[in-house]
Amino acid sequence: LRLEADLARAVETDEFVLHYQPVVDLEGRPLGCEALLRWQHPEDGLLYPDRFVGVAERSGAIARIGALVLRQACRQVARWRREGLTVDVAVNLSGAQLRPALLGEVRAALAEADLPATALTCEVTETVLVTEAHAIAVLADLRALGVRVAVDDFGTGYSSLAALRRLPVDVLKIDRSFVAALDQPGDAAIVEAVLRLAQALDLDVVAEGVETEFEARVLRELGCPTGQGYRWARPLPAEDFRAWWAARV
Ligand code: G
Ligand code: G
Ligand code: MN
Ligand code: NA
Repeated sequence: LRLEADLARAVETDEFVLHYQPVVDLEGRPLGCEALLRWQHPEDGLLYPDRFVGVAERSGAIARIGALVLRQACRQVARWRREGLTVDVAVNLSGAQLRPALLGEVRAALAEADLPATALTCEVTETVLVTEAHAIAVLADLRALGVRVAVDDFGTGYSSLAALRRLPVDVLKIDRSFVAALDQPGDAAIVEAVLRLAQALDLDVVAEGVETEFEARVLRELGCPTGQGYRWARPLPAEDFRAWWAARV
């Protein structure tokens, strides 16, 4: 209950901070980032999404938090691009955000930051795609703006292959549970199947949660082009992300 009241205040005073995790090619060259939400709570310190995103979804606060996230991510990435970093950004969306008003918020965030739509990817989970009736139309409209759409945690939900072909998506993010189990033949086969599927449907792929050089090597051998994970970098505060990037280009 306190958390819910605190969240209402946090939206008013914008206590939200984004960390940025690098997305790289499998040689480790930087390509972009994923923005991950944190809450700088005045008493409790830095809180992670597992502590408050569920509460925000139930209270409805997630809609306004989501708008703040979009603005902050677009502003930051536009600044980096002006400084010469050729970076793009993926933002996570909750199912509740996939309503028609999202279009206006995305447009406003891009316009205010002077960021091209092609620099922004919206991530939604597979489950949201299957269960939220209005989601598909909203995502199609986002893509019409030039924004890319990624399916997060791919492989853990229930989207059929037939459904995937009809969905307005550009990127599959292979769930980190499959990457973590790449030393198991069954899981390597799943990753391989997702890579083939992506190729057949002309989708981009990102392997998530790559922690070890072994995992990176297997992914490289399987032909996975792109990854993200502790092997290269954790989610970083903006200043640290910039330093990480500068050290690698
Ligand atoms: O670093 P990590 O603990 O950041 O993120 C945990 C979970 O929180 C992930 O599943 C991620 O998708 C979700 N998450 C991170 N940032 C956001 C955000 O800005 N909005 C929403 N709705 N979920 C987020
Ligand atoms: O659900 P989503 O993919 O948006 O969540 C991203 C989450 O994965 C964040 O909580 C982020 O901190 C976490 N993460 C990123 N890289 C790694 C990794 O290499 N290993 C693990 N275990 N988690 C990771
Ligand atoms: Mn994500
Ligand atoms: Na994920």
